[in-house]
Amino acid sequence: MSEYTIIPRPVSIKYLPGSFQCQGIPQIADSSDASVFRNEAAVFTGQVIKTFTQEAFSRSSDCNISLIKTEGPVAEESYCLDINPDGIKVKAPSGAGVYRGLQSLRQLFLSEYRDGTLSVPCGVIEDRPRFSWRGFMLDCSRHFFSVNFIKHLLDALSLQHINIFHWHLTDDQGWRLPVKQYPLLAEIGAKRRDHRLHGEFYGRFYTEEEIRDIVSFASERHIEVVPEVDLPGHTSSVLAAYPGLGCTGGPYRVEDRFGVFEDVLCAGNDETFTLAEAVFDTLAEFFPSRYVHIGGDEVRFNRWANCPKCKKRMAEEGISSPSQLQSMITARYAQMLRRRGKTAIGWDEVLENTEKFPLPEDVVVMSWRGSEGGKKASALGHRVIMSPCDNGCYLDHKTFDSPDEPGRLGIDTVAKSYGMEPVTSDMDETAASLVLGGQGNLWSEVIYSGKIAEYMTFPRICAIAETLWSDKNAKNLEDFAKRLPAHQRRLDMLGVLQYRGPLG
Ligand code: TNX
Repeated sequence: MSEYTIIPRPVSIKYLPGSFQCQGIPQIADSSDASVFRNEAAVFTGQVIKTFTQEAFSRSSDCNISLIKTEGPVAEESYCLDINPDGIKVKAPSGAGVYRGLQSLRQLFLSEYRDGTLSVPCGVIEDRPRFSWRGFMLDCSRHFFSVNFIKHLLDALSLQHINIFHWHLTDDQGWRLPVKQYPLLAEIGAKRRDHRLHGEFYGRFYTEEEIRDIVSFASERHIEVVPEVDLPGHTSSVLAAYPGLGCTGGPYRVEDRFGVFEDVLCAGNDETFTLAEAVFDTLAEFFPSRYVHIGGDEVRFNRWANCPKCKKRMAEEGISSPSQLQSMITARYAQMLRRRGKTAIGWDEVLENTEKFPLPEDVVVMSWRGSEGGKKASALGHRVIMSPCDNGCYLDHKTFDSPDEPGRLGIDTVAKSYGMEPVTSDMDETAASLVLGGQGNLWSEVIYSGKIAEYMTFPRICAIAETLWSDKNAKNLEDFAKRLPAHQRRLDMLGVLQYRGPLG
């Protein structure tokens, strides 16, 4: 009998004799009151049809999947998958749980279909996530990715129970968010003259309609879209559109080089905050997420040190070092978001220079320069998300040490990504309880197309997803490696280009 090779590994699997057989696509019946799982049933049917239509797989009426709502004190995303010869039951307390269960089932379907027959070994799977934040970040500034591509990626990510899409929408190289009150952000800030394209313009912004489309596509798959606007650094695109927001007045341009730039938003100019209000209004209008990521990484302070407006602000606020202006900005942004019912997330730099303006308690810290920021933040009582660049979470690094591999800045093998552990051994219980989870980040400086993005993402995100979902004591690289080939064949069927070299 073949075993289930699900990734991430479910918490418990009990095999039973026999198999569920179906000639064609099973009918899915929402057995909950008032059909609360209508959406999950429709999405799953669409996913199955999309994959199997080329294979002349027809709909069958004599085999059934039923979706059943359970009551009781269990994790929202938990599910039970009960596969027996008469049918399949997916039991869960919520749509999210049903969706996760259906994705495990989708994996079995993708593997167990042969010659027009679906034949899944019987068994019972009980499953629930270890962490609530299982994220993937895509940088859509350095390179622009189409709505179609993002949907394709999100659908594939949800197969491994990824539930957060951190959408990096702005950076020096392009501002991708239309803001009504500041039309030049999109008109000027979204395009750069790119020397790699012989000086041609590169880039565009997402329209309001496209943003809504992504958010709703993700939400049907129980993925929360967390938008990031990177402020006050990484803002060449903003300055090119509104030069008055810089300390020197320019000239500025949307950058086509990569790196960290001296010019940042002027901390002494009130308009910097007016702009943030407008940006946050826009985000609140389009993104139902509880969170807004405000960036805060790699801010240079030289311009502030030499700017009359910033010096005046420093005097007013009673601070002696320009670096303290960053924590002033963070605290203000966090407050603006709180007024809109949102919680701010910042890169781990927001922990620094907080002597005068402490980091507001509700701000969530995303640890990227290793795990140190996450440790420090959780010790201070902040919630944290782990995406350490030195521990397999930076998907822009090469997957294998070869000049022929895409990627840059380092090498992070699949094995290394698998080894990432969000709760470090020196965290006490309180600190550990503040770790929401972790994520893989795909920075796109050298990710020229969606296909390269897929290749960089898979299968490392599968390794990260297993750490974030499965029980810690079940974590086992050898066992993961055994399941991976079958899983990669499933992703092939979804049309995902993947790295296939050595894992370690
Ligand atoms: C650092 S991670 C950055 C990004 C770069 C990345 C390249 C972070 C918060 N900032 O701007 O793209 O390194 O790996």
